Amino acid sequence: MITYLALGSNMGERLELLKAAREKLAADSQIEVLASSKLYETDPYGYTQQENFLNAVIKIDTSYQPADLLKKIHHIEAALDRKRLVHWGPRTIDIDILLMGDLNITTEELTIPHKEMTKRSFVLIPLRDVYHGELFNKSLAAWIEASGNQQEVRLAKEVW
Ligand code: PH2
Ligand code: MG
Ligand code: MG
Repeated sequence: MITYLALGSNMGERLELLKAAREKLAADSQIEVLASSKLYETDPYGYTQQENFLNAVIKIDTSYQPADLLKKIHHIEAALDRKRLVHWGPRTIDIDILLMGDLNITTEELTIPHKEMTKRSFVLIPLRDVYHGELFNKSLAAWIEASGNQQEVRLAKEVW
């Protein structure tokens, strides 16, 4: 199933952590990484008393069911020293499932499509690099415009 994942880091070696996350995903026999967005330097959204993030979105193909993909993601986050200290707070790595085929799922652990994705330019702008077409009957450009926080997202100096 074609799936879009959002990656973010604002602690430690951000670039290396994002690369490591992508490599660990690609190393799984049930995941193929098809495309990566550019990297973006982004102001912290929500809880703003924290460092800037590096954000990206990747497009994968996976034979995992959603709950198993989430399990895999949690393993990778744990391996990259993810700690959950503050809700929405600093993290070495965050991997969020944005879209998975045309699935609509709400469970205690997982909501697909990601609930907050249309409000967040740090998701929408990288997503635009790898996703073509409309999102919930609106262009990505229109969602980005409506989010009102597109100025918080800049192309990063780093490449990956
Ligand atoms: N992630 C959050 C909260 N705020 N802000 C930016 N810029 N980038 C993120 O990845 C991010 C955030 C919670 O997951
Ligand atoms: Mg997140
Ligand atoms: Mg997360």
